[in-house]
Amino acid sequence: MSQEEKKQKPINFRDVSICEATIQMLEKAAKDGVETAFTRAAEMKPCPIGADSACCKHCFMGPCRLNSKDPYAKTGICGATIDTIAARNFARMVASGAAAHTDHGMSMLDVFREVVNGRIKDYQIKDETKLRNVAASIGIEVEGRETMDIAKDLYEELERTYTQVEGEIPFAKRVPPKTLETWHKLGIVPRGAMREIMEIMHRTHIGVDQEYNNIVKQCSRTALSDGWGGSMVATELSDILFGTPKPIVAGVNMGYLKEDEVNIIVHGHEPNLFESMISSVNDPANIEKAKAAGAKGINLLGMCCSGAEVLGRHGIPHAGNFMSTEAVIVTGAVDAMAVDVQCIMQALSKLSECYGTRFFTTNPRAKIDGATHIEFHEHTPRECTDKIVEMAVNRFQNRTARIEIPNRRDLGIHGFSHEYVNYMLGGKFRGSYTPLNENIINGRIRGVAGVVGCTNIRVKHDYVHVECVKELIKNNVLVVQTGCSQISLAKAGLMKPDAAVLAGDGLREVCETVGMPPVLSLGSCVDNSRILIACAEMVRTGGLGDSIADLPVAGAAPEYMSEKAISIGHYFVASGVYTIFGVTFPSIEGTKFHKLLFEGLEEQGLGKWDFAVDPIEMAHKMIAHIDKKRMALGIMGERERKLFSMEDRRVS
Ligand code: NFS
Ligand code: SF4
Repeated sequence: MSQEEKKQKPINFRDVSICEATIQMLEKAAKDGVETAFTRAAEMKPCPIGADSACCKHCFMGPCRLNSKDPYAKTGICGATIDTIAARNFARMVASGAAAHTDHGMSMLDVFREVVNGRIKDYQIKDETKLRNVAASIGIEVEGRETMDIAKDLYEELERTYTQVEGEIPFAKRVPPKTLETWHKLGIVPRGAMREIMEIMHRTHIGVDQEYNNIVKQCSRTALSDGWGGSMVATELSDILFGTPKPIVAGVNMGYLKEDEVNIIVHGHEPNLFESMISSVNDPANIEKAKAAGAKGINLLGMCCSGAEVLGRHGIPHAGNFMSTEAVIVTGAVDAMAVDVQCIMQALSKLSECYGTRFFTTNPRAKIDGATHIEFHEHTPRECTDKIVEMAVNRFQNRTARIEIPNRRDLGIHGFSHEYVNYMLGGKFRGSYTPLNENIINGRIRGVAGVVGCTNIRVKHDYVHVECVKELIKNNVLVVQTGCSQISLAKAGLMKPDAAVLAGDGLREVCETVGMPPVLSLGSCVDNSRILIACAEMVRTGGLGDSIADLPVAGAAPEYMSEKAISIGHYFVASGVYTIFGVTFPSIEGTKFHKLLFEGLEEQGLGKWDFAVDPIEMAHKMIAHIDKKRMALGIMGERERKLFSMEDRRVS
């Protein structure tokens, strides 16, 4: 076969995704002669040296590349070893991921400050109970005080999450004492996130920190300033401003696009843009404009993490996760897409042009070549979103693209919060985590797994998430989810109470008794902080050890692709959670740096990193860890003991 023929060999899209709607749209794109990430990936092999994190371009004597076969055979020009190079690269990923989450949290903090000052009128404090609870959790006096007084104090405290030069971030007060003690011992309790991120950038400059243990310590401190800092601020303030999610039936998939309505998609991460768009599309004047243009109405959908937040908070349908973002445009049905920050493929701009979709950037941090920029200002949010609605209506009127909407709609329950867990398993009047802990202790629930994160073209889209989660619930592990991963599982139908039939006997019994699905949808990626709080609450409730590291829990990001995922993974590890990633891992097995992440940190009392590509292997590694913790807690029943030893034999 000639080079040309090889290149043009058509991709069987069933090999690259299990999402029927995405597959259908990829086929349409191929017919339309349009390229997507799926076709580009076939032409672009990942660089093996980069994949191993064995190259360094931190100075212009390099870039230097080390050989992965014997990584200790050489060093970089400056003498940097593979451990230094890989640790520094890893640290920069943590810094970038943590910066993304904390800057997002900072935007929420900006809105909150202006609401408290009375300078923003379009948003209000929606959940006063949550405001009081969050304030009380970090030692702010709430008894007998006015909401706005508490809010002022809360603002000032939370600002310290970012700016304080010494001392501990406010939410360190939520960390179980034993876990905090370990952090103190290791010197990894974060100061303000700005300081931690600045220090990481300094330390990873050429010629500064060249001892991998010390670099990883700063990774932990910085990642923790994300998880218990910026991300937690983002979640808590979003709940306070826009409402804490409660379980709600909502739909996922491209079938929620409507041919006879003006379709608008909001894609990105910050809920303030989305909230304003909700207000715009519900404004009778805007609906009138749409009707005057011949549309039945305005149809609003979410995508990626922006979508994941409003899916749980307001029940707004979700069009698709990261690897479906292009496919959604290919429907031709999207009249406007408004994006803010993070995980927005640059390709969406050109693709939108092909299909006549109006594509808008809204955040000063994120402009995209070819996009129309309409800046969003929190003080006058409707100006931006009304304009976008107007342009969407205009596009509806002038549609020329052939429209094909995949006929797939998947309903499920979304919007679980760490607060809701209190009421979920009984205890209507006095909520607590006791029923959850009891069900773990008695073995009906073997443990809890957080399966989160992106989707990635380098593995079969949605497949790794879905198979891993199915295997976990089959083995009585309750699964909690955020981000793009939860969209994969929602499409697979696992967020319906009747998915309990796929669970093992114990978990099934619990789910059927209370009518909950075996897989719980918690929100966006910053909402991973809900999982941290839930872990802290499980420790506080008692019976499952003294620290997060004692809990029979595990985390996974089976199809991750972003640096944010590395920061999340590392804050879970530093918090004491066993965390396993798929796709690829940025280090070379056998190196000292790799061993530190995969073994050493656990010996220091933290969690540990692990890696597996196969979803079943991944699930069983998580289960083996959960069982190890159950053994240590002395709650391994007879039945589990047998399974455990069988597992042991299989693994060894
Ligand atoms: Ni998380 Fe959200 Fe999705 Fe990954 Fe991107 S949207 S913040 S990074 S791809 S889960
Ligand atoms: Fe090479 Fe050292 Fe420069 Fe990195 S810092 S590019 S290893 S000389």
